[in-house]
Amino acid sequence: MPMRKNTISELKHHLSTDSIVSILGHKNPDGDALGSTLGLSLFLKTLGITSQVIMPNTFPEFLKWLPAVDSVWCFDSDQEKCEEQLKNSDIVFTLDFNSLNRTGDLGAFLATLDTRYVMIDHHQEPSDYADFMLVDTSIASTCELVHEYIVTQYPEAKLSEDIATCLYTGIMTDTGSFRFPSTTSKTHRIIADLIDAGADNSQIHQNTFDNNAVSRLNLLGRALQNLKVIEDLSTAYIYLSQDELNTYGFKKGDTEGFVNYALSLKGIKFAVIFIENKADQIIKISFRSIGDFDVNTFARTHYHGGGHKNAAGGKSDLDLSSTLAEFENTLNTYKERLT
Ligand SMILES: [Mn+2]
Repeated sequence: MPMRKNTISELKHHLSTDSIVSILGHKNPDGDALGSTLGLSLFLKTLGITSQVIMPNTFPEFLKWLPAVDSVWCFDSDQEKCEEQLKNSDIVFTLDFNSLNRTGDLGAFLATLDTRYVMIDHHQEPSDYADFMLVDTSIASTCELVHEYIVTQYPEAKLSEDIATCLYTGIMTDTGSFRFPSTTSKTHRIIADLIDAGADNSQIHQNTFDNNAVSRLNLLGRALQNLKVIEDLSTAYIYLSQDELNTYGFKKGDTEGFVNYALSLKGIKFAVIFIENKADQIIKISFRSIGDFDVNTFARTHYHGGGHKNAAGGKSDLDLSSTLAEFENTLNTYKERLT
């Protein structure tokens, strides 16, 4: 792979209406991954540039209302079609991730491609595969960076209602509805711009958050009964076994945000949720923190993961009870940083 590094402004010279363009998000795509990829794809369309959005696997129910979401291809269900498209691509945008292995099984294939990669992302410690980079780890969401890319590179551009809706959604979900510390006055200025362009803030919140099935709320009830608080380490965690997920008819995305209930406890600085996945034989883990405790480092050091300082993910190959026991042991070595 060529290792030239170019600024994002040079990308223009490599993008034309003849270009074959793919836009990739990360595995288990969230609101920011879908919002940024769809928003960028819809924007490129206004320039006459056709692009194909590809996700490594399927996305959660609560995002299925997004504009143009039906145009997304998923690698896990359409492997050949996706590989063919990627192989032929002149440009592959990689949005909301910074390491090819964040695409799961697709990663090894991507590493063999002879294409130009563009990285637009806000995660820590980007790896070195991209030819063009727009990376800022201080920014709350990739959607804000896509907005920056559009308005700086194409100052004449008009954002459509659909583009604005996609970008609004990603900013909203990655900022915890504009309440995480990464939310800045600039975030709100961009949001104002998106509302002016037609994003219906109230409707977007409703579409995303007010579509619960009873089974999901019952699953939340179960999760909250499995809440364990370790007061002297300012830590709280939740776990859900595969049996419990099955009992409540778990669907992808159902546990989104559950960890925040643990974090909402008075005096808690570090919150974790452990979710058993028997099919993949792993325990999927999400880490959240308030303040200085760096969960990106914690996830990288102990759980093959990473992310941001206050929000990260990882996994364990042990069974659920061993994972919890090991976590509590590990946690004890962080006493000084958590009290
Ligand atoms: Mn993001």
